[in-house]
Amino acid sequence: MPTILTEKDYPVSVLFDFEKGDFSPKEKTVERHVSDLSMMFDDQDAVDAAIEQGDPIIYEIFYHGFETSLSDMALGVTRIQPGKIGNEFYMTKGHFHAAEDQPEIYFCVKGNGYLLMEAKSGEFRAEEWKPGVISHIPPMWAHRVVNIGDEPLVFVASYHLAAGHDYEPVIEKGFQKRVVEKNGEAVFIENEQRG
Ligand code: PAN
Ligand code: ZN
Repeated sequence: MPTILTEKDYPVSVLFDFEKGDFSPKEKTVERHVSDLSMMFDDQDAVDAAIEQGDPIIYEIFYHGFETSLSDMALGVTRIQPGKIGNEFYMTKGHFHAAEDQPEIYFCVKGNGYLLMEAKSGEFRAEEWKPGVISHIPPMWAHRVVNIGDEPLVFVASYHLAAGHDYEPVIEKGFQKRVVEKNGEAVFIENEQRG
């Protein structure tokens, strides 16, 4: 165990912009476009049409790793645009943590939607989200966020980089439920991929 502070062992603060839903300075930004989530939406014709019409951004993730010589507590801010593919609301890909013992904290700061969570044993939970809701995602639960509003949905995440991301189960089977618009309302429907 190091007892002497190295350059990366000093405190760091960043400034969050509540208007934009972004912070600075950040280490990295990742954009996810419709084409990055093409298999996740139900309506494949609507996916193709959206890609042809310019492949818009569905969400961005702003990162800071905060790595020190002993720790890796990461900050990730996700900003999901409002919108739908067919009648299905914009959402994150969703993933399990590759390390099975790794939890996460999500803090909704802007917008409205749902945090969907699902365990491999079949349990499903949906937390209704509005600004101020803070959710704990325990280890072993896949997690996805859906924006059902007319504004960007922004949430702050804190997790260990060592958690890693496992997208495969979600790519293969999706989540149990999809969130779609029906008669102007956001409703849950069964995911037919599950058969
Ligand atoms: C978040 C997510 C972020 C984007 O930082 O990585 O919201 O979602 P996807 O990774 O599913 O595309 C997190 O849960 N990190 O562990
Ligand atoms: Zn995660």
